Amino acid sequence: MKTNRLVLLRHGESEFNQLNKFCGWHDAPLSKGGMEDARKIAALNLLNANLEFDKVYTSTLCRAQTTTDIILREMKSSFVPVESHWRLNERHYGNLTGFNKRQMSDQYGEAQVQNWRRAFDSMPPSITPQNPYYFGIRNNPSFSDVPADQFPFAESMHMCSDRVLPVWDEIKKDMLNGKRVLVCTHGTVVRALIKHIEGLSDEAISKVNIPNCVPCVYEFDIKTGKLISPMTYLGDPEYIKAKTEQVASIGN
Ligand code: DG2
Repeated sequence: MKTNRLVLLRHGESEFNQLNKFCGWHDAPLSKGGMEDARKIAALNLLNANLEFDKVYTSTLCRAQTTTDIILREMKSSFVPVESHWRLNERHYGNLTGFNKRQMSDQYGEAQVQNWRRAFDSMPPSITPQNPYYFGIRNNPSFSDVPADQFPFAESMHMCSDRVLPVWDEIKKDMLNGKRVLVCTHGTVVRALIKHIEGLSDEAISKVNIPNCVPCVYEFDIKTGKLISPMTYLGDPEYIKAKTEQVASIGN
């Protein structure tokens, strides 16, 4: 059987992840630690697993793009073509953008905040011009390819998952044609891709949490397009467990 694998990755820790703030379409850069993790966790684990790439898909947000650059540089693969697409951007977190997750939980209750974060159809409130990040997001030139009628004011995971599909079709086509693909994107988009790939229910995906910089590897039968083994994480299981729990919780 001829097989190919696909690697999904959530970018390194962003400055907003570090401050425990909802980020969404705000273009937060990587934190110092996020840059280190891209080098020491993501790239190192990919190298240790002898993985190489022919193509990288990423979002138009700089936290995913910088992570991609660091990894390719570390892997001495900066020649690999990188395609960035707004459809791989994080879900738009609406008017939660820029607010600390713990403070939102103190204000609205933990159940409401966890529902906004993980329930498949839960919509955060729409962003308004009073939100300090509204104009930065609206005027970000990185979003110039977003059709005006599709520019979101907030998105549920369901909406994000639907708009990822056209790019997922391209990724899958490349992978089944034998290209070794890395998708370097965001927590919700990795979850959306996992849901599509594994056919998970809305309920099942609400329990999946993706740590930064931990490569998720799938293997497919090229002829049938079928998944042949469950997803495996690359890296130290204890580290991955601790980081996954950290992402699942509301934090401080
Ligand atoms: C986080 C996800 O996205 O947050 O937008 O705040 O992957 O770009 O750091 P990312 C954000 P949670 O859904 O885990 O709260």
